[in-house]
Amino acid sequence: MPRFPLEETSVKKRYYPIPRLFPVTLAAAVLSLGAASAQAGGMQATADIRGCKDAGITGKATLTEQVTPEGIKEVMVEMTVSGLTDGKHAVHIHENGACEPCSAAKGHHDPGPFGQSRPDSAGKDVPAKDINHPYHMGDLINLEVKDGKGHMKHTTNRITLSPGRLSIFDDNGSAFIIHTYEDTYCDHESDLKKGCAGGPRDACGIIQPVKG
Ligand SMILES: [Cu+2]
Repeated sequence: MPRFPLEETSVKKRYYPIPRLFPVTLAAAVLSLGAASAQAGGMQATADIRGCKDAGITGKATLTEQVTPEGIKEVMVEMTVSGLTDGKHAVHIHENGACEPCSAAKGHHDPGPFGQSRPDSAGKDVPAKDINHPYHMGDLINLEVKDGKGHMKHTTNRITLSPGRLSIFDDNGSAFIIHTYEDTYCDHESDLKKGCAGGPRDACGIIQPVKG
């Protein structure tokens, strides 16, 4: 069973096989459909991406939750953005569903156990003690932009769309932030410095659940 049967199709066009032919096939198809439903998790979400200051930056993101055979929830994030400068841009899910101004999205989605959410020290030369990158649950991968067009596709099991401790749909929601520079992922102590998680904010998009 492919993990992402909807991967190559529009999120609006769900494809379910229609049982036909022999009863055995029908029974198998119904069983298979049941399994697919159990795996799908069913939740989807979208975000409209807009530039923080530059109205020429626009884009769209889709999020699809799936459940692995072992019961692990995974979320596939696919994002297309135009108008950013060429090169790599850090993309994270930030803790507030607010984009006006982009700082309203606050720090990285990080339900803990560390309870720390600052992606960097927000302009200070000395990193804050609560720096917790790259362990934030909202950390994703860089969006690579060529000729003004950027595309990113990434699957993470650090977040869920459905309710739970890792859900991005907590009381105040969540938003994507696309940063000016690349995320070096701050993997080593020596990398934990100002701007290692992408620096200033270029674009933002409030994540909205898709109903039904
Ligand atoms: Cu960020």
